[in-house]
Amino acid sequence: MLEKLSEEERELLPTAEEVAFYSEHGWYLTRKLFTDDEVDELAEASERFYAGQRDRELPLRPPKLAYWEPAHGAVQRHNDYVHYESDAIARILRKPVLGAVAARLARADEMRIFQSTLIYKPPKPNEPSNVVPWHFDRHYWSSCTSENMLTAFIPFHHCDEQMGTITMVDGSHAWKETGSDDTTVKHFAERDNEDLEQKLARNAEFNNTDVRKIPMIIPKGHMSFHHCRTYHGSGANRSDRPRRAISFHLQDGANQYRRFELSDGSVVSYNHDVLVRQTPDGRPDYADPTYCPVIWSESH
Ligand SMILES: O=C(O)CCC(=O)C(=O)O
Ligand SMILES: [Fe+2]
Repeated sequence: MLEKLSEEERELLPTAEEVAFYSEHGWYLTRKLFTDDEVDELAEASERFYAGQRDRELPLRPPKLAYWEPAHGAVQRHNDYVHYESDAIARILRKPVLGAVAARLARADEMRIFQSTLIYKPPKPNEPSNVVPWHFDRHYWSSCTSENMLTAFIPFHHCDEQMGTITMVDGSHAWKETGSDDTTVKHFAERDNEDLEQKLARNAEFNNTDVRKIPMIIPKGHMSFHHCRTYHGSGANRSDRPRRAISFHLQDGANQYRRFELSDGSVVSYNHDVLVRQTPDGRPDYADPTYCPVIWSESH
């Protein structure tokens, strides 16, 4: 499918050295993948979304759905499945060059959407909900088989430390876990910040290394990628403007549902499990094109 990219777009793909950098560090800052017009359209479409406009709505609300509504007030906003509910946003997220960049980083032939979350941090320096504690995304994806999933963090403007940009813990995707801890499957909003800072430091020590925090300074139209085991988080929005972004979670073609039990015997589920069609052997189908469309394939 590389012929779907223009000459100029092929120049935007990560080089072999950059793919090696991603493998070593667990994060990567892209070139300018979206035009200013595309980024502005994301911001405008998100405002229409917040005002209530939908192209379609989820048929039901899964148990752990993040879904900000105006009644929730001036807290950090998270809205899952925005690629399903807004066609204007989906159209831009599905730009082939983005999928091609992800496929190179993940060394995969096919990429599908796993989730997209629309995010808004209000410009309130002391708003506690604006802080995203340290976590890695695979913790929420125990029902997935893949170890290659990754996330694009896509701000709708230049994004830096003053705005509370996403910050990576360099190389942490390669860390061994100190032990299985069931609290990690809880969403970060339900977890204790202090506890996580300490856990991160202990984890680094266990891996004979230290915590190197790298804030992603992301120019307009660029985005960062992080591996599903890379620890990341973000701080307050100290600017005078909202920090707007989409967290675009991607799965490689090989990813499937697996049954995963916690130590108490309970089975981990993901919100998809009550939405997507089933595979012939009765598992949730993480390749359901309605919720998890293909955005890049080398074969067609
Ligand atoms: O909003 C942020 O700063 C972090 C988002 C995040 O956790 C992610 O993109 O996986
Ligand atoms: Fe995350």
